[in-house]
Amino acid sequence: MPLLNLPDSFFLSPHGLSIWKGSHSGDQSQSPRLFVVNHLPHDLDTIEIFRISLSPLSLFVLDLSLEREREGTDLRCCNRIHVETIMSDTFISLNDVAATGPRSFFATNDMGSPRSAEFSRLLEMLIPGKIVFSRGSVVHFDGKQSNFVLVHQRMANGIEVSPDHSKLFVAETLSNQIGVYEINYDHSQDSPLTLSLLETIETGTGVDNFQLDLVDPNVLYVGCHPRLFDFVGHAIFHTFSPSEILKIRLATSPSSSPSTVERLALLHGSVISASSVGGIFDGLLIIAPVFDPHILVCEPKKL
Ligand SMILES: [Ca+2]
Repeated sequence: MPLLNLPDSFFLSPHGLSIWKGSHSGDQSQSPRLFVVNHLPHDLDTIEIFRISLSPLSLFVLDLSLEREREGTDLRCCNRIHVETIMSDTFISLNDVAATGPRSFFATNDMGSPRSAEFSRLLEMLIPGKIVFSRGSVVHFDGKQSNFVLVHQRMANGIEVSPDHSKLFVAETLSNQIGVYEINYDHSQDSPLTLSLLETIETGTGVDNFQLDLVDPNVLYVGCHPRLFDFVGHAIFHTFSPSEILKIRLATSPSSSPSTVERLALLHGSVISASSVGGIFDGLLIIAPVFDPHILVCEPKKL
């Protein structure tokens, strides 16, 4: 993956990723962009923004393929050109990012303490309590400044916006919940946007990252860690940690039936450990892990 125009002494320790699909208008400011959570030394977390430069060949491929156009870009034949680094005091312990424009996004802080504050982070993880020790949060950067839009999250993790940008999905790992929020844009004044809780989806498992279905905007896939202590063991001692992928069929309106949760896969961990994300692509279930050096491609069982 070529990375161009990097600043001097650029350091990349990537975590969450998001693509803003752009408009394919030919205007550089509207071309697709890759947003990357970056963990720098000394507890400094940033969002790095790269412009995805489409070659004439990839534009030709986009024109030919409706599916690829929906997804935004053919990532195999593109350069990533560094555009800017976003820093803010609200970036405490970034985990994931969801792009909403060429330089606007939501992002999660999984904890209220930075990565080096190991004892505080342990307290946040081990002591239940929605308010006192739940210090994860969600921030929104509007192109000028970053503001907290959600606080008191028990490890805010994966984040995604609906294709029409009306809803925000937030995975709260230690609560085994997904929060679905309406995004309230206030164009009448310069005030930050706000969120209204529409639904809390109980999953019974440690939810990590989201993948929107490429065709159905009401379907969301989630990679999960069903046994969080096993995940910690996997991270430290490289032991197995189970993998689980859920398919969420989202409620279409507040008055419709609530969202439903279906388990697509539950694996012991020997084949692939600690799934962080998964989803159906061209009829195949693809599972990607946090640490394992491979991905898993599964053919759904025909009953
Ligand atoms: Ca994550």
